[in-house]
Amino acid sequence: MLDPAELTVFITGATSGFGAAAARRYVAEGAKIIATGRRTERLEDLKAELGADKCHIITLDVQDRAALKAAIAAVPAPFANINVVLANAGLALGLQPAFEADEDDWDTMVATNINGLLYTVRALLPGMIERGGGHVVTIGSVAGDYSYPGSGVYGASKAFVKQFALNLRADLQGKNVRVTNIEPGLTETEFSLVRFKGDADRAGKPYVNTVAMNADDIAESIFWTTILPRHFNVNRLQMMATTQAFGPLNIYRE
Ligand code: NDP
Ligand code: 8X3
Repeated sequence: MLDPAELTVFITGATSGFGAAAARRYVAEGAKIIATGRRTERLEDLKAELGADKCHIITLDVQDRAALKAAIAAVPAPFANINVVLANAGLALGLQPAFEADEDDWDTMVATNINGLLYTVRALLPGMIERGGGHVVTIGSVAGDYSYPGSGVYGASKAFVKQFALNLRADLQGKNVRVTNIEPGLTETEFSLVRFKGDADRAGKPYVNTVAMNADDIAESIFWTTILPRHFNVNRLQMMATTQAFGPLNIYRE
């Protein structure tokens, strides 16, 4: 296993959910992290909790390619040896069928889940290769594999992430950079609150009378894939709550 103390992890979307849980998990094991997201106050709280020697913060919108590049160029020396990228920032907006969906929501999901992830990986990969290797972890979803009504552009964006991660593996052969796409199912975070634009009643419904996964479950899986011995690459890791499984294909009847 790799020594986590040798890892410096660049995390997008560290202000909540999987990203925040991963930040805590890595620092607990001695790694350094660069925590990013748009909500500065949450980043400041995380830094106060984890310590300035282990946690560097950058207020960053992943949609802003120029800002991302500038921020990476300005990372202070103690955090400059980035060898894990956790491209986690993302969101779903709405659950309407495609013919009723809000096109602005589509734009935001594409700009964040696809473009933001691409900008993040593209900006960090050359340095990682130059320094001798590392690991790119992308956050996909079961929604990238299985259709459900209203998944629309969200699920399609996660299918994109999965294929991009696999294509990266092909490009990175011989570069000592691993790539893993983490593909969770139902997990209780702020995801649903964001999807339903702050409607807490609606956002809570997917988690009622069941046991979903939680952010620490996903952080543990992310962490595990990155400390495995270097010769060993987990390409895709799909996981679900034990309470979640497959249903039949729907047949429409008059
Ligand atoms: P949360 O809503 O709890 O966290 C999402 C994070 O993404 C926040 O830190 C948010 O930070 C960040 N983010 C969103 N937009 C941007 C942006 N434009 N620029 C920078 N950061 C941004 O949700 P989760 O932790 O659940 O989601 C994390 C990832 O996991 C997402 O990609 C999601 O699609 C995926 N996922 C979630 C599942 C679930 O059931 N929860 C299951 C499968 C995948 P801020 O708002 O401060 O910018
Ligand atoms: C989040 C899981 O099922 O809500 O990616 O799309 S789901």
